[in-house]
Amino acid sequence: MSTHTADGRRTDTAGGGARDAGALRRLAAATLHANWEHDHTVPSRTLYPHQWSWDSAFVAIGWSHIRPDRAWRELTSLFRAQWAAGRVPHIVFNPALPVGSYFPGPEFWHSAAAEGAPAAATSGLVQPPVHAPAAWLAYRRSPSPAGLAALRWLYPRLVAQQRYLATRRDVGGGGLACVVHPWESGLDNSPAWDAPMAAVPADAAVMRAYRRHDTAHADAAHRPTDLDYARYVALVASYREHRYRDGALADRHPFLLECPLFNAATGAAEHALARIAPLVGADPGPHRERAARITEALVRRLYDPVTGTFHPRDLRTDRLVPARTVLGLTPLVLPDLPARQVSALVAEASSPRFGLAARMARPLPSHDRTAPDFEPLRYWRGPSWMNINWLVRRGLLRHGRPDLAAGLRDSMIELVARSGCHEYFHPDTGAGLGSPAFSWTAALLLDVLADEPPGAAGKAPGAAG
Ligand code: 9WN
Repeated sequence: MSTHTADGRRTDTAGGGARDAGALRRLAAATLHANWEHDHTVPSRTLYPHQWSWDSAFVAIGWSHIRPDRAWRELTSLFRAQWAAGRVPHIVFNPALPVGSYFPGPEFWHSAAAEGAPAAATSGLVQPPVHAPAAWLAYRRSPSPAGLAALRWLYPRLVAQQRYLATRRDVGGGGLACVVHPWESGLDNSPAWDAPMAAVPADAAVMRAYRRHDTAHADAAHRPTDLDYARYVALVASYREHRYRDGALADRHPFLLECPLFNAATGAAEHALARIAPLVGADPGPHRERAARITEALVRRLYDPVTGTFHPRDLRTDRLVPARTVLGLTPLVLPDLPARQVSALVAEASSPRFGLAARMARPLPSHDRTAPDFEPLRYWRGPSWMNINWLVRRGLLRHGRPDLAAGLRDSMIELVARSGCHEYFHPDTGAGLGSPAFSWTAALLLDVLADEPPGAAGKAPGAAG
């Protein structure tokens, strides 16, 4: 429940705590400060105590509002762990932490044995490449000579990241990168991966040999099952056995999916690099050309005109996965997405499946609310997440829907005002789930608070205009 003070600030009284925009900013800043660890921000002190790739990108956007120096340190520390061929690992392990701080830990990944791996212990997987847009946004928010120097350092590394994905991961040959593990999608437990994962041979009993770290810190009923984890482990083991080499993946790897979010991020990265290039003396032209090719490939390979949304393509069957998850809405972030797909995605997002509206009680869920496998409590199978809503909101702004973007913004702010900076939220009640004090929730809250809709200056944060 929220009310407005005479000067237009919103005071939120739900959950027993009165919060205005200033208090929310302080909460978000305190969360980021508490999670800062010498040169990076941990997603969560308990559940995820190392550095995660796409988390660092979202977090850098948050830091750019309060400590721009940390935005640059966050991104540079991650890219210092980039592999020789351009792979940006999804986890960079903090060597100071005791064994068992996270499963699977560095001893499981054994990156040191792989060709081109950095000195730091890392995983061998990647995550959606949202770093170039994050670097661009951080610089635009807070331009400075130090920021420009960081962009100069980052630019060739961001280009190498894109090159790795475009060359080594285009297993389908159609101009899109594939993910080799659900962890690479960032939406690990999404119903989108159920059918392809069911084909990965595994036995839940193998998990007796390991100690899961996540279920010691989060409700086991909200997390993936042991059988899911057995499959996660089997996929890593298969990739690790080949020292994370990408040659001949089609002949040997049991999970190869072209994901709409991952590829939308790849396209958005080329657009961001086209903005960064002139600042660092590079040519933006090739980035624009690559961006156009990615958008074309995404529409050609992942859009289904019958459902009116995007779906992952399973390269093992060469079929689209039928599940309608929030992944399908994320190509909205592409500024050159054709009008036909933009209106289809707005219709899909505004349908009872996702509930987007100019006034909406809760942000978008991670899965179709009307689907029989919608689970409001289980991670990525229903709950609402700030990063996905943030991406969709940016897409709506890009495509001239400030009304819907304002609805989403209000509901995102309301959610954190009600429940705090949780990892994810119950899609109906808004109750906080997963880890409390979660970094990207705090970072993206700072960003949406600062990004007031036009004409809303002096109005309540979250008050739809
Ligand atoms: C595996 C850190 C990460 C996020 C992912 C989220 C979750 C890890 C896990 O946490 O994944 O990478 O242990 O479940 O799904 O998006 O980057 O916050």
